[in-house]
Amino acid sequence: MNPDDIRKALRFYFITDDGVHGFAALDQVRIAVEAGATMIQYRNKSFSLEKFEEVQAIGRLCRHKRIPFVVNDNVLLARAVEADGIHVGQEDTLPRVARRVMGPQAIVGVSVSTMAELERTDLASCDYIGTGPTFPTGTKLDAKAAHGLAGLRDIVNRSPVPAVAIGGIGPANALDCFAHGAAGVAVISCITRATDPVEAAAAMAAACGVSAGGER
Ligand code: 3NM
Repeated sequence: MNPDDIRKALRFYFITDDGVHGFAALDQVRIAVEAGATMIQYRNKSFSLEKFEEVQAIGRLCRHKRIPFVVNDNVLLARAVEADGIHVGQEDTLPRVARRVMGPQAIVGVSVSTMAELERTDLASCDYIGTGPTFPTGTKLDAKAAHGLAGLRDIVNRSPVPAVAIGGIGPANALDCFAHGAAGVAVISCITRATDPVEAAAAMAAACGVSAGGER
């Protein structure tokens, strides 16, 4: 995907939460997409095949809304549901391998927490980096220490590809992330664990300057 389209897609990037009982990923995505989310990632660290149809349905919804849909970590699942791309961590499939399996048109994203990781990552195979945690998060149990807005800016300045900030982000601090160079913000719990997820998703869309019909 070309860098301009990627930057636009990263603006309000919603990632599904596999840790909220009774709140299905498809329902989470419906709420995010209705609010104006610009990209969706299916993330389920305990994925099993009984979820396959649900992931397909998320893919169909995103296609219908013309929003890029990527799968976390699982390249074969991404291919099987004909996702637009894949997001890999430092310990997951190598970006080069993910690119080969997904194809030249696919979106390949990689997580980068530190400058050292940035330097050793094969960014030529990637369309974007996800960098964090920007702020402390309780959603990813093995997250590194938060690098803060200054750390975000350092990584953005050194990255040859657009960066989406992640970790502890919500409507109140999204603007700070943009001001420190992030092309977008990736969020989970500020929506999925909000008392009112619909209201929270609308607040995120407003903070990101997007609406359900596109950018404002
Ligand atoms: N990756 P929330 S932080 C999935 O730093 C993930 O790479 C991170 O969830 C990283 O928006 C994180 O609820 C969790 O803080 C983000």
